[in-house]
Amino acid sequence: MSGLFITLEGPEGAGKSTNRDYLAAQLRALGMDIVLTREPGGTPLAERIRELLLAPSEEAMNADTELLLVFAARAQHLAEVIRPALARGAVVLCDRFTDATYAYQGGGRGLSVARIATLEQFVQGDLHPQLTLVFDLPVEVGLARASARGRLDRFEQEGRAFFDAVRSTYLARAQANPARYRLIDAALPLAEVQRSLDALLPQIQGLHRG
Ligand code: T5A
Repeated sequence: MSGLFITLEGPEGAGKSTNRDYLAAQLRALGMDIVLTREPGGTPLAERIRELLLAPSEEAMNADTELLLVFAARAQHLAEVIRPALARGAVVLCDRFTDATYAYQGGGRGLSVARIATLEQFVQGDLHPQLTLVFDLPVEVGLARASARGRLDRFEQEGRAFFDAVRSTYLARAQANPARYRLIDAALPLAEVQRSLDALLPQIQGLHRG
């Protein structure tokens, strides 16, 4: 693998998509080949699985079903988009990846870390992001931003305890592996958040050069 795999993570409304686009523009201006993508989704088939995951429905989705759908979408995304992009040397900027599974299905739903790790190994082998930006902010600030957009998806309809667990799982994972994670204060005004991304550009260039 000669490319660079960067993921953006964090609770609802943290600004991942906004900042993914900003970071992509900055890196492209430096002449880098950037692939922008997201999870769940990133291919037509995986986007259909995303619709199943996000749509509120009468029938409650079993937590194991949810976990398997997330990894089914990921297997497709890895095969069709992420692995080919990395193989040609591109920088992949992905809005959410397996850290979200640990945070939402592990922290939020209470599924065991061991079960998630088994699927992670099965689907990804030894492929992991080299850099993960965790956009952290108080749960109520993120939910207010998300709900300002209108109709809530199936996850956004969860209660406060679910999102507290999501946030604390992200923070614990970032703390346990400071070499891979960068914590970004996403409650700051957007211009300040983007200044902290600018400060990461030399490091990203260094990682890409290997
Ligand atoms: N999921 C996903 C799982 O359960 N398991 C998994 O393994 C994976 C991969 C996906 C859902 O799927 C779940 C988690 C999610 O619930 P999503 O759409 O990817 O859903 O995730 P969301 O967090 O719902 O996406 P959002 O669009 O709500 O959040 P973003 O991308 O973090 O935020 P963004 O950039 O869209 O910004 C939201 C609003 O805030 C403003 C923006 O302008 C926008 O209006 N904003 C700011 N305002 C003030 N100050 C700032 N610093 C701001 N930054 C952004």
